[in-house]
Formats: sequence, C-alpha cells, structure tokens
Amino acid sequence: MAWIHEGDLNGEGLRVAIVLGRFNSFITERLLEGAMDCLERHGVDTDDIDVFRVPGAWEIAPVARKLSLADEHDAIICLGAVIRGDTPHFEYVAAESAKGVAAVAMSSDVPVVYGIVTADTVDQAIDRAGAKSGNRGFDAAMTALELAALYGYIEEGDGDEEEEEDGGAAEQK
Ligand code: INI
Repeated sequence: MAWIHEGDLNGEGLRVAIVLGRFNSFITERLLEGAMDCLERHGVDTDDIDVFRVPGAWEIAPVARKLSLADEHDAIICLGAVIRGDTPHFEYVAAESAKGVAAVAMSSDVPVVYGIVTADTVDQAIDRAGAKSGNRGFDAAMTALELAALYGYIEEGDGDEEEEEDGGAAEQK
C-alpha cells in the first residue's frame, strides 16, 4: 500500500512573506486582503507576516529570491496584476515575471507561490481579485500553507506513522 503525503493547512507558527506589486494596485491590494484573510483564518499570527511592496510584477521575482536566500520565512507568496494594454509590454512583463517566480521556486528551500493575475481586461482581473472567480491571493496563500507543511515533512524525512498521523500528513491507501 502506498503512503500518501499531503501538507495540512495549519498556519500556526509559520512565518510568511508576501511580495506585492504596486502596479494595478486597485487589484493587488484586493489580492493582499485575500491572502491575509486566508493566512489569519488558518492560524498564522499577523506579527509573522511580512509584506514587501515592489513597483510592479517585474520586480517580484528578484525580491522573492533575496527573501529566499535570507531564509527567514517558511513560505513566500508572490502577488501582482498584469493587465493587457495596447502595447507588447504586457507580454514581456507577464511572461518574465512568471518565469522569474518559477526560477526562484525551483532553487528555493521554501515554497515560492505564484499569485500574479494576468488578465486581458480590467474586468477579468477584478473577477480574479475577489469578485466572480474567487480571489487569487486567497488561493495562493492556501497553496503556501499546504506546501510549507509538505516541505517541512519532507525535510524531517520522518517515516513515523504515528507522528505523521498527528500532523495529518500521511495516510496509507
Ligand atoms: N507591472 C505590473 O505589475 N503589471 C502591469 O500590467 C504592468 N504593465 O502592463 O506595464 C507592469 N509594468 C511595470 C513593470 O512591472 C516594472 O515595474 C517596470 O517596468 C519597472 O521595472
């Protein structure tokens, strides 16, 4: 029978960094609210949440990288909003910010979660920031909680059935 490993969503004791793009702040501030709401509801102490504001999505990955290297947080959440305009700028910013966050995530010892909304229109972005389609900030925070727990279990390398059951991390199927 296989052991199924999953991170739980308990945020107690976790230290979380949020890197937030200021560009399109009418959207990104809603994403921040969603992320904070999720973290607080799952037990993260507000004193253990650090928000790093940066000019735009382009700057998110480099700051996430610095934070990853500083090793002071259990998870890093990247939030931004890239909205298509009339220029090709959108394509560059959207693609490079995504690639940048992916590259940081691959080399980081803690989860680096992508919560940058890319949208064709302002309405689409609003939908993803707390209107019709949920809140991507909330979703990204959920992912951060789950992965922080999973990374913790993997690092502990702990095959102890009872302990894993206590944390709700593994079950045999
Ligand atoms: N930054 C964003 O976060 N979203 C955008 O939609 C955007 N557009 O379209 O230009 C944007 N540009 C700024 C960019 O992220 C940098 O801050 C800027 O180029 C300075 O490096």
